Amino acid sequence: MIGAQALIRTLTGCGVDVCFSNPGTSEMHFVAALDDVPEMRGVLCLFEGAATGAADGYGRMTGRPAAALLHLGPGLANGLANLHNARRAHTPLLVVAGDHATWHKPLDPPLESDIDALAGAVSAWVQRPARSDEVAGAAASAVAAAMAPPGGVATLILPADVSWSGGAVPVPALPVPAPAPVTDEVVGAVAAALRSGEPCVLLLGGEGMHRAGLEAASRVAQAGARMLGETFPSRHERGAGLPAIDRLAYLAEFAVSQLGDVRHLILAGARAPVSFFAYPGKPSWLAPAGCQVHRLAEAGDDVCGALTALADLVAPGTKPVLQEPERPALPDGELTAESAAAVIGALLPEGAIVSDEANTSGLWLPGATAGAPPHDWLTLTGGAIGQGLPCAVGAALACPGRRVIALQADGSALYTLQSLWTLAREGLDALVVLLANRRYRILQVELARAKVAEPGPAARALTSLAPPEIDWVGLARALGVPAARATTVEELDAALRTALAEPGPRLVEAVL
Ligand SMILES: Cc1ncc(C[n+]2csc(CCOP(=O)(O)OP(=O)(O)O)c2C)c(N)n1
Repeated sequence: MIGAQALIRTLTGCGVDVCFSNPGTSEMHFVAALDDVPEMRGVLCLFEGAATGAADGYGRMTGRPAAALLHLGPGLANGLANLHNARRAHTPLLVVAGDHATWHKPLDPPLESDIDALAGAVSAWVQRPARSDEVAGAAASAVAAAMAPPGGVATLILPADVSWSGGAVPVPALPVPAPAPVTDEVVGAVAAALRSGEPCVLLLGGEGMHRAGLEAASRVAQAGARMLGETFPSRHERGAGLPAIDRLAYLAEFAVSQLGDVRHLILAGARAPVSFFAYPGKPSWLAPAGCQVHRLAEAGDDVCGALTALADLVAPGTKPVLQEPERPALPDGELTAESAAAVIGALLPEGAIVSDEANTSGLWLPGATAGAPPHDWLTLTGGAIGQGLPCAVGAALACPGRRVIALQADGSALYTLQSLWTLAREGLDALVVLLANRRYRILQVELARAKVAEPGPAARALTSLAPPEIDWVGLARALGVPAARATTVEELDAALRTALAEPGPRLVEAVL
């Protein structure tokens, strides 16, 4: 058996059976070996950022890594932004980065670059097997490393001769450690803060935003804390029948006012909140001075276990408060981000998986969908745009039978729009609602916040997406996705209903 075959067999034995791929010459033996191991599904992505973002979406939904097959340093570099988002999401994800043959590399051929440095920027684990009989062991270690709590990117660098040489043998999966338990002392100290009578905020992140974490947190809240979610959770389970939670705002001034006069900030799977960017004369730290930060559970800890133990201590016998079913009424009037959100809230199907890269057009979405039937909400964890469409591909592949809804701002969509083609090629049930405001609106907001009262033509040109006006319906159709345009609330309502009644991918451009 050659290295590539043993690698793929080991991966499928470890539960890794999807490989989002954009290969090159150094990966040809891996590509050929896919036909020897039919358990592995190779999915062609037409840009590496589309492949890594898809692997991120897949890993968020399954808790298991997908592989992303990338071509040497430049291929890995093209995939880095979405690997950065995956790293921030703690997504289990396996990168297989092909490299030159071991004897060819020192000759400095044109595609030679420092793959290890690129991989190191986003990976929790990097290894480069030197011989074909090492590759299977490295693959099993990579999967275990990717899945080790809290989850991360593992990068296996695969030299071409290691891939094509014989003498390789698959190995079984390695055990994955459980999340670290949180001690009674830590839980007791947080309970004491809750009993102090001073204002407490319970900030949830990671697993804390899943149903079990939210239910336990809702009980804790009844002992005298306010619940907030991290700004960009990896996967937020929400909707009717789950505890409702507001997320910490993206803009620092709103986040500061949400935290208010908190004296005890209790972190459960979330990081201590800092503003996204620094502004002259403004603090980067969002909690008020004098606020004490309590770390109940870090990302790799048993977040839900810690919240449950805390709830049993401070709120025994209580039940979580659950969101009632509720849908917005269909609004009249013109199509705006606000009215579009109401239409989406009115129609969001049960079990939907929302890939949210709506950016400024998404302001009204959480409110409009809070009481929709239960659904999952995936967000832009690392702030590197171009993630929404790839993430939708991965989520749709991970969860057949569930409808993926990509709520997608136009500027960000243009980074990885090739993902539409993969939706079509794989026949995935994904509806893209393309929120077309034809600008980089957030940057226009930031210009105003930087006190640029009247941006000049040069600044305006760098934040506007028209002219020329982008034809989203034409783009989608060209990439194999049926599409329609909506310019009124009624048209959006009708187009979404039609799209949701059909299987397969659809795009509806909502002109805002
Ligand atoms: C990889 C990456 N490149 C650039 C940026 C900077 N950036 C942040 S938002 C944005 C524009 C977003 O425009 P759009 O997606 O249309 O959303 P809108 O602001 O209009 O709501 C840019 C360029 C970024 N965050 N990440």
